[in-house]
Amino acid sequence: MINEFKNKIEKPLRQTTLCFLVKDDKILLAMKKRGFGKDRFNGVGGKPEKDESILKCAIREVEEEIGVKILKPKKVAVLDFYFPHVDLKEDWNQQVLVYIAESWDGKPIETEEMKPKWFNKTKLPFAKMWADDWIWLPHVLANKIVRAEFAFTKDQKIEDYKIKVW
Ligand code: 8OG
Repeated sequence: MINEFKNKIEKPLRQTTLCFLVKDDKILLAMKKRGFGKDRFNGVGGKPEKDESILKCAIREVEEEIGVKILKPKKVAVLDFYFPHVDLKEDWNQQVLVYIAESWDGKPIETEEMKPKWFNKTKLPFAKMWADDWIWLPHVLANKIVRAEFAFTKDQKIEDYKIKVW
């Protein structure tokens, strides 16, 4: 199912970033207040600006959305998201590069975009997160590296997925 749909996409997937701040047994999620993923808890990230590297994008997005400067973010997952029920022209299909930051300058603050909140790593609010997160995020929090692909149904449930964990 994923492979069949993938073959219809002619250009490389556009990339987006997603970063999680982690401290000891806690992870920072943020309630998205507007845009794509509104009313869900998630890490922090977004699309690169013109000619911006993906790493710079990750750093800038965290600063803009929760007001902290992450230091030495570590790339921990590459996730391809496919929406076979959405017209290709809408450009929903994307690759998300996931980072973890264990050190940063500043204190997370609420902005117009996001409201941050600390959670225990073992008590994540999966019911209020993207439908795929329970599949890959626990591996990342167990210090594994993840490569995964997900296809979503019309109502954004998981239709199909593949995951590799190292
Ligand atoms: O710039 P924009 O607000 O559209 O960025 C969307 C953010 O949401 C970006 O950080 C990537 C992230 N994101 C998806 N899909 C999924 C998903 O299925 N799970 C998680 N955890 N994050 C996702 O776009």
